[in-house]
Amino acid sequence: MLIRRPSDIAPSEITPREVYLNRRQWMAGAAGLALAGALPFRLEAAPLTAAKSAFSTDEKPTSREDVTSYNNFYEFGTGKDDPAARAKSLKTSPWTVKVDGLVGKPAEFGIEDLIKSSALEERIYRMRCVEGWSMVIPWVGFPMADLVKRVEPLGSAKYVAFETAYRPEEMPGVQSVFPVLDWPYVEGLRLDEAMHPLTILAVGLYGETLPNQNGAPIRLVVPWKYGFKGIKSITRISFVEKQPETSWNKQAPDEYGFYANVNPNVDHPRWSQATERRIGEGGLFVKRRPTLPFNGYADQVASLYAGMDLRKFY
Ligand SMILES: Nc1nc2c(c(=O)[nH]1)N[C@H]1C(S)=C(S)[C@@H](COP(=O)(O)O)O[C@H]1N2
Ligand SMILES: [Mo]
Repeated sequence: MLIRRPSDIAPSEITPREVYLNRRQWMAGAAGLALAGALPFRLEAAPLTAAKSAFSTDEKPTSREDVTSYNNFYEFGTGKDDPAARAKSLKTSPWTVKVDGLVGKPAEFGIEDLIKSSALEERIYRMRCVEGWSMVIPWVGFPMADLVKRVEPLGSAKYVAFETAYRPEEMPGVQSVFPVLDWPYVEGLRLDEAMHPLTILAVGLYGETLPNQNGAPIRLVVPWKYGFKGIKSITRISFVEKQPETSWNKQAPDEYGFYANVNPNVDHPRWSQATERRIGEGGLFVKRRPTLPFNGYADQVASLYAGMDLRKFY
């Protein structure tokens, strides 16, 4: 399969972003549906109107360039620049999210309807990857709790299971004969974690719909947990009774637990979790920052884990 890497693309082929956006708008408007087949199947990079949120940090956001070019999305390869280079092949429109399991009102949401019917907020969150780097990302999304309430979970629902799309023909990274992960990517939360006001489903960043490499058209964001809990390009959300399987836990159970709360006091078996490198803070001598319990959100979330041994439930 032929994949064009950034180094293969001549600078003359790169269209400035403003020109590109205007051209797309013009094509969508003037040429309309006749041209639709020739356009990539993706949600246009559309502006999103969102209310400011009191849950936002006032730390300086990481640049849009870094947020959209330094990514983990193994369905498109394991390199940090693979998702930005290769995730364009994911067709994000049409897109549906199936919500099923132990709920009174199972539903299948079309992404455009879901966005339109949700109260969008801008949430500027600190994000911490288990690999030891962090970013500050201005997400646009809505509380996961809003979606939970719409489907009316039954009393027996204790956990929420999430699943990413599995489309080998659109995802070069899942075609390997030695798969890195057992696809599709799956994640899970306890129901009370899913309902916590800090937990959002993000549909955008920097005021626009999500770039594919960041998990378009909809992904989970749980700012007090390591980044791998933030499952991308979600197609299914199921309410279940038992703790669901999670991709990284299946891959290396000693290294990645179900809870995955950011914890500077519990090291990864192969490296310390005490400090982090903030992406964009360049220079050889820039000091790593101390990592904070629950990624700095302890005041809001520590009570969820009262009485639990966080060394055991890592
Ligand atoms: N489906 C899927 N979701 C995923 C991943 C992945 O490989 N596949 N990587 C996770 C990891 S390890 C991180 S750190 C975050 C990165 O999100 P970002 O690229 O938007 O910063 O996505 C998470 N969600
Ligand atoms: Mo990560």
